[in-house]
Amino acid sequence: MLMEKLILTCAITGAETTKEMNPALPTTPEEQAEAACACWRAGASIIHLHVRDEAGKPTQSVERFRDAIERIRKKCPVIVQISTGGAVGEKIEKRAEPLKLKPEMASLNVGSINFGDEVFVNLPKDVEMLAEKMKEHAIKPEIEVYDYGMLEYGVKLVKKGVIAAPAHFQFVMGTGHGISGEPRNLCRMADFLPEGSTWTAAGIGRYQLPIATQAILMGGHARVGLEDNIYWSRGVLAKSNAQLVERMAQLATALRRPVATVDETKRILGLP
Ligand code: KMH
Ligand code: ZN
Repeated sequence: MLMEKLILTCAITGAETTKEMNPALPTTPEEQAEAACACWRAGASIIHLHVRDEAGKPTQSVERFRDAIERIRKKCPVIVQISTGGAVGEKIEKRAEPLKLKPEMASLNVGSINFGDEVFVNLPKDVEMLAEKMKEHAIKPEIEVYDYGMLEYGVKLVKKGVIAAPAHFQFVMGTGHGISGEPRNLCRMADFLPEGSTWTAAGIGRYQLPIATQAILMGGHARVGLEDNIYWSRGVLAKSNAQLVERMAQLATALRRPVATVDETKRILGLP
């Protein structure tokens, strides 16, 4: 099977991880630019970006996103994918606001799911609203799915034209309330995608390394980073996001699946 080069995404910050959990978590725009570009140097071509306020709390502030994105852009050419998921409980209008900044990509969560003791709410009307705004601003959505039913719904949206084809999917596996990181689950989800779709897989916690490795072998793309996993190995904290990226880039090379540059990633995903 002829495979495209491997797109490595790094989810550098997220909304749930704290510096108390791992001091290497970048939370200020300066730290985020530094971390994003270290990841780029290590082989990542996409940065999945959440931002934090001055107190380190998750925010969907347009100004905070603008600051982080401008700082990243000054340092390196990595593709920025902003989060429209934000933190659990954030209002949908606030979640949509950073789309005004017209980043190359944005996450699009296509269903609701339990998250810890709360519910991460993504109503169909809100999913469609976000998809519409992404279309308006020529932003490529990354369709975030956390279980098989959500995948079916995401595919339905592509078939209905709410999301343009060929679409890009992200399988988030091992959250504890959605699909787990069992190898067969990734095979099943990848099999269900319409012809021409692209996909990335993100394993949460201990699933990060095996799921990313499986994605390399299957011809998908891989996401790592402190948003999803704070550890390097069992009980040992990761030193940085770039350390996690570097391991995947090395593994990919060893498995004869070279890492895609930013330009190659743009071609593979049809980004301008
Ligand atoms: N923080 C999670 C509730 C996304 O970025 O779109 C949602 C999340 C997904 O991280
Ligand atoms: Zn996220």
